Parts: sequence; structure tokens; C-alpha cells
Amino acid sequence: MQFVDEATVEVVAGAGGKGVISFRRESHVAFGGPDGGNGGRGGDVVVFATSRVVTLLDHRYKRWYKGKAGDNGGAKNCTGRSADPIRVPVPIGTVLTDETTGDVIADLSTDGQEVVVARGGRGGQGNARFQTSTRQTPRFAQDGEAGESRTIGLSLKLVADVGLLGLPNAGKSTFLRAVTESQARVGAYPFTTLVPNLGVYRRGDRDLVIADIPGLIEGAHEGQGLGDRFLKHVERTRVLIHLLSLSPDAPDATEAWRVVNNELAQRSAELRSRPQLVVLNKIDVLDDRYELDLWREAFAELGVEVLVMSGLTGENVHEIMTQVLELIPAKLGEEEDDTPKPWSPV
Ligand SMILES: Nc1nc2c(ncn2[C@@H]2O[C@H](COP(=O)(O)OP(=O)(O)OP(=O)(O)O)[C@@H](O)[C@H]2O)c(=O)[nH]1
Ligand SMILES: [Mg+2]
Repeated sequence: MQFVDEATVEVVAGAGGKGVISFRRESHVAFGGPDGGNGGRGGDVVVFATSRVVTLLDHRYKRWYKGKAGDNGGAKNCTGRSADPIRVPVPIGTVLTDETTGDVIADLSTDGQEVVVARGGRGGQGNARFQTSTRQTPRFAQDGEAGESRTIGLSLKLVADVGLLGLPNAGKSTFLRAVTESQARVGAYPFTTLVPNLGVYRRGDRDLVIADIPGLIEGAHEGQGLGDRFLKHVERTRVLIHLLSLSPDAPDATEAWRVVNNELAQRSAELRSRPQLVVLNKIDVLDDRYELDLWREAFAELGVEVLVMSGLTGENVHEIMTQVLELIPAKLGEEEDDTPKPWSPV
């Protein structure tokens, strides 16, 4: 699944239809008064969230959305027909920003939620409207108003149940592949993953969307290694699995833990207090499992209880997911409670 998380589109609503200049011409009306009708309203541009699209990819190719014009007015005081809005689908979790002012227009976080991003122009008034006692035969009418136009930034915040967190090379993509059908690329070099990969984990009647987020490095919250963009995705996950590599070429696991959590804390206190399972990964590389006891002690001193696994061999992976399922209430649809779960940051 290719994941496109940013796009910019131009929207122009439809212009209003023209008002019309017309005079009654009926056999029994000797001197017809003005009867030019008003133009119809131009079509709005509406953006709506739907589960049918999952990325902003389409908006990379199609960048213009133009509303239809309202119909012109007609004789006999006929008002022109207003144009229907055009409706632009985006994934749930899309935030819309006015690129000119920088203002957030809307955060479309639920299925079907919509917002008018550009209003259609009003129809012009027909000459009938300009008749007064002193002006019996107005020979003019109004044009329709132009539709609003705007440049809109679309930014998708991921909505996943579980986010995989860790330094580059911690083994996030390998883990995603182990527990889901995802074919996320794995590489023996940092920053293999540059855009989040999604996978679905199924057990019994439960399914969880897991997001494999690119590795974070020190300074991520200031944009190091595109970290500010990656942190944005972490924000919309319910539970984090924080992977720490025990491979000899990886940084010390307690240090890695500190660096990544510091980046979360810099982003927001709420993010730092999100439920987090701390998992020592790649235990298959250890010559002696006794080392794990030393690690457990080192983390206990930081007040952190750690789990251990190997995403590569699959050892303990099932147990990790059992713990994750326990942290996530089964009926999310009904629960919709965004307050952080009781969990003490460590
Ligand atoms: N021995 C061992 N190697 C692992 C394990 N998990 C991952 N690796 C290796 O570690 C390297 C990095 O794995 P990835 O899954 O790509 O790591 P990542 O965290 O997704 O890395 P980025 O996308 O760069 O952030 C690859 O060479 C993997 O084969 C494990 O459990 N044991
Ligand atoms: Mg990866």
C-alpha cells in the first residue's frame, strides 16, 4: 500500500448564473414590464471524509477542483437552476489547511464528515428586480458572482490502532511483516521505511490496524530526518510498541529508549503518556539469554517493564500482540473516547 500523506489542491467554486434582461410580451399585455429572472447559485466545492479512500494519492495527480456555474436566469421571472456541489473524497483523518492564511479549515476525523471549502457565487439579479416606480423599464441585469477560490493543503494523519516506534533499524518493518500480511520493505540500513506502512493484524474476531512508522532520530520533533512528519502519524495511534534493538551494532537500548521518548515528549505531553509497550527486539542475536536479565534490571531502574522478542524468528511475537489486544478495548466504535488510557508514563 503506497501511502501519500500530503497534497495541495486548488479549489474554485462555480460562478453564479447571470441575471437576465427580458420584458413581458404577451398578446393581452400592452406594455410588458421587466420579467428577467435571477441566475442560479454556483456549485460549492465540498470535501468529505470516507473510508473508501486511504491515501491522498489521487490528489497528487488531480489538483484542480472546479465547481459548476449556476444556470442563467430566464424570461418570465424564471430563476436559473443552482449548480450541485462537487464533492471531493479524502481519507478519514485528513486535515485541511488554507495555504494562504495557514488556518486549519477542518479536521475530518469521522466517516462522512464534510466541509464546504469554497462557496459558489450568488446568481445575478434579473432586470425584474430593478424595476421601481421611477424606472419602469430597467435595461440591465447583474452578472453572477464569481465562486470562491482557495489553495488547500491536505494532510493525512494516520489513524491506526497500533504504532510501531523506534530508531531506524530497530526492526519495525520486520515485525509488521511477522504479524500482518504486509510486504513492508526491510533493509539492513537506516531509513528503509520513508512513508508509513499499514498492516492488519487479526486474531479471532478482533482486527487491529498497525502502522509501521519510519524511524525517529534525535531532533525528530524539530524536523530532523523528517521526524516531525513521522511524529504526526504516531499521534493518531492508540497504543505504541516501542522497539529497541539488542543487535551489537545498535545504540545502547536504554539510550535509544531515552532518545525516542524525549522526541515524543517534545512533541506533546499527551503523546508521551500514550500507552507504550517497551520491547527488546532481536533477542535471537544474544549468545546468552542471561543478558536479558541484565537488560530487565537496567530498565527496571528507569521504572520500565520490558518485554522481549525476535521479529525475525517470531519468538514471543504472539505474546506481544496478546498484550496489545489487552490494551485496546474491543468495541472501539462505541467507545470513541480519546482521553488517554490510565497508564503511567515512565
Ligand atoms: N537478528 C535479527 N535481525 C532483525 C530482527 N528484526 C529486524 N532485523 C534486521 O534489522 C534490519 C532492520 O530491520 P527493519 O525491519 O527494516 O527495521 P526498521 O525499524 O523498519 O528500520 P527503518 O525502516 O529504517 O526505520 C534488517 O536487516 C532486518 O533483517 C530480529 O528480530 N533479529
Ligand atoms: Mg522500516
